[in-house]
Order: sequence, then C-alpha cells, then structure tokens
Amino acid sequence: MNSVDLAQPLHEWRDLVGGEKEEVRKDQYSLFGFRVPVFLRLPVCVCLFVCLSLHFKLYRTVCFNTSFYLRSCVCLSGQVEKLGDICISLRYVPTAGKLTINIMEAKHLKAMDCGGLSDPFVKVVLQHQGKRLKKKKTTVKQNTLNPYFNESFSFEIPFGQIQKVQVLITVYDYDKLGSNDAIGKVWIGFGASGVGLRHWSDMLANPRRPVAQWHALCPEEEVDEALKKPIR
Ligand SMILES: [Ca+2]
Repeated sequence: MNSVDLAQPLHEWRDLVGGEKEEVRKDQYSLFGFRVPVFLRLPVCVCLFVCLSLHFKLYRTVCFNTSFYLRSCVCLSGQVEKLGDICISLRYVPTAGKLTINIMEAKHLKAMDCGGLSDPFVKVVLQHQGKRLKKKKTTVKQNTLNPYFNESFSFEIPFGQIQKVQVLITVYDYDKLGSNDAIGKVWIGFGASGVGLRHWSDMLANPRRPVAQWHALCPEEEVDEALKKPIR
C-alpha cells in the first residue's frame, strides 16, 4: 500500500511558459501592426521606400501639371494673372517695309522688390522662324508699378516677310545686384493666339495707322514653352 508523505506539498507553483508564442516574437517584428519575419525586414523596407518615393513623385508631378494647366487656362482666357498689363502700339508701312513698335505704358505690374515696387523696363525681340533678328530695350523706370514709357522702335521688314514675323515683348524688373527678373511676357504676330494675334491682324488691316492695344502679361516660361511648339 502506497503511503503519502504528508511533509511534501501536494501542489507546486510553476511559471507560465509562452511556448510557440515566445518563439514567434523572436523570429518576427512588428510593422504597422503586422508581424513580418525578420529575414524579410530589409526587402520590405526597400519596397516601402520605393513605393513611397514613386507615390510622392507622382503626387508632385500631378500637382505641378495641374497648377501649370490652371495657370495656362487663366492666362490664355485673357484674365489678368496679376502680372500686370502693357499697352503697345503697332504700325506697319508696307511700301517702306517699316514696322514701328511703341511701348506706351504698363499698369498694375507685379511687385518684384522688397519695398513692394519694381524697376520696370521692356525688352522687344523681333524674330523670324525662331531666329532672333533684332533686340531693343526701353529705359528703366525706377520704383513704380505703373510706368509710362512712350518709346518707339523701328524695324525694317519687307512686306513679303511681315506675315511670318514674331514680336516678343518682355517686362523686366531691373536689379542693381544680380540678374534682372522677368515680370511677364507677350507674344504678338505669327503663331500667336488671342489678343496677340488679333492685334497683329488689326495692324495689317490698317496699314500706315498706329493701332494701340492692351495686353495681359503672361509668365515668361509659359510663353517660351508655347513658342517651342510647332505652329499649325
Ligand atoms: Ca528691382
């Protein structure tokens, strides 16, 4: 008959053992609440980095294109994009083959200097089939957003070429230090659209008479991009 040793306790306290759960913790790590094997840590991080990079690159591209499109729409629709307006007079004398461009005045120009003003001057470029033929500049008007120029420039253009000529007018802010900043640009003549085309057509339809027109300034980079496109 078996005897019971009453000197020994009947029950023992034992620590709980995690078993498989403990092993999983050693082999895995948590990533956004998901358990990922340790050996996949590096590949997963690389994939995440690539995906995030592509996502933000795509996001930036979409934002830039949307912004560019909206700004183009505003500019091409004739609405002022707060760069200012410039008044230009065009006169062409077919018999003399002489084009006269008068830079009359500008108004509501964008402030480019710290004091809330600009030092505007205007550059006139005459080009034919993408090649610059002549370049002229007005004087600089200090500390104003509404400069009055009334400066004329004449170019010799035979009647046979006047239909293919482009006039590019850019308003700059003069700076003593550093390069001059473009405030805005206007494209008149061959390949232009909107007011730029209508003004040119009005000039050709009224030979020997000066035809004045206000133009809304567009961002320089947008005009330059449009000039690169093939003209239909
Ligand atoms: Ca300035």
